[in-house]
Amino acid sequence: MDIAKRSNRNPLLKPADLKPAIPGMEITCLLNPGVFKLHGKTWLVLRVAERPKQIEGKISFPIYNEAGKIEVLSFDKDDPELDASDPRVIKYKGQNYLTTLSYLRLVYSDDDVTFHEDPEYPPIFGKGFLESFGIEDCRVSTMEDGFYLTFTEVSPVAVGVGLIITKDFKTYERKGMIFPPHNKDCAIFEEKINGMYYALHRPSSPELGGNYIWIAQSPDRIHWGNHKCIAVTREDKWDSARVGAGAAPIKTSEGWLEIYHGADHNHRYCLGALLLDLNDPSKVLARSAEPIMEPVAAYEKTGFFGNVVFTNGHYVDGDTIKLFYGASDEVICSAEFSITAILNSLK
Ligand code: MAN
Repeated sequence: MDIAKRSNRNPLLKPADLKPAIPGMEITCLLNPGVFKLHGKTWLVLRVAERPKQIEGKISFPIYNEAGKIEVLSFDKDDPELDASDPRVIKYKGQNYLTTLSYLRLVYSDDDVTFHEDPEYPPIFGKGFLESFGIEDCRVSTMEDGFYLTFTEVSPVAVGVGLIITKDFKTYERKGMIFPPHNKDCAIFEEKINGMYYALHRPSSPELGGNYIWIAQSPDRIHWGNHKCIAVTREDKWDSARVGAGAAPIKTSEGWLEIYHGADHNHRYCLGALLLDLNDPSKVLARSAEPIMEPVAAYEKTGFFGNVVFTNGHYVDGDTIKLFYGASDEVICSAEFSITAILNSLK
């Protein structure tokens, strides 16, 4: 059952609301924001996807080349070596590319409806070979000693999880790849449990296994071990093809509450919940049988990649989860959930 209370101002942000950051490009999509609070305001770390204005008969997209400069690659749409059946990824001569280049961009709001940019907080662009196809879907874990940003690093050799630490979103400490390929959807718990840090992550195992949610432990948030699989896909259900964590789990009296995404074989993305043991979060106490949110609004059903609600950011205010999400891989929206209502739905 869909128990999300969508903002009646949705979509809050669409591509035309911002100016492209890369010269000569246009913004194709705004996606999946990380969320944090700073100076009493709500901040979103948007994933912005850009590409050149498309010319009839061609597919063109930017990458960072070896010199770290933007370079545009272009293929003929009718080239028999080209597979462009997915609007997000193309295959050419055995090599996969993304059709857009993503980077992270900060916006803030006083009312959670109208968002502004501040030139003192410039975008975070991909850097180095492992981010040469961009960086995506940033989770922000707000911790005692700073903000821990985990995001997808995409390159010709891998999709993996990168880490950046910051105290002020003005200077950044880049820590490199903390979960090697293929891995994404990493959310670090915002406090230690019995002296250890924990993170959810989503490796993909192509033969045995699948796209499942795992948990790992770390003494320092850089080195991760003791990996365990905690949630697999469920055939015949809404999360039959892939599952992945959203933002950092929320501590409740009944356990760690994690809002995750699940997709079926038609790439329809919904949200559900997992309840993890407070003392040992590798123990799953409950899991949504049905989604708590589904793509039902018009802006969730059609867009760059339709039938998608995807989240990796929220903040908590009492019993309310103020959730921000990407709809149809194109626009930014918000919805509220009652924590009690989600916990009740798990019983
Ligand atoms: C998938 C989707 C895309 C993303 C790529 C690379 O195809 O999640 O949005 O760009 O993976 O991470």
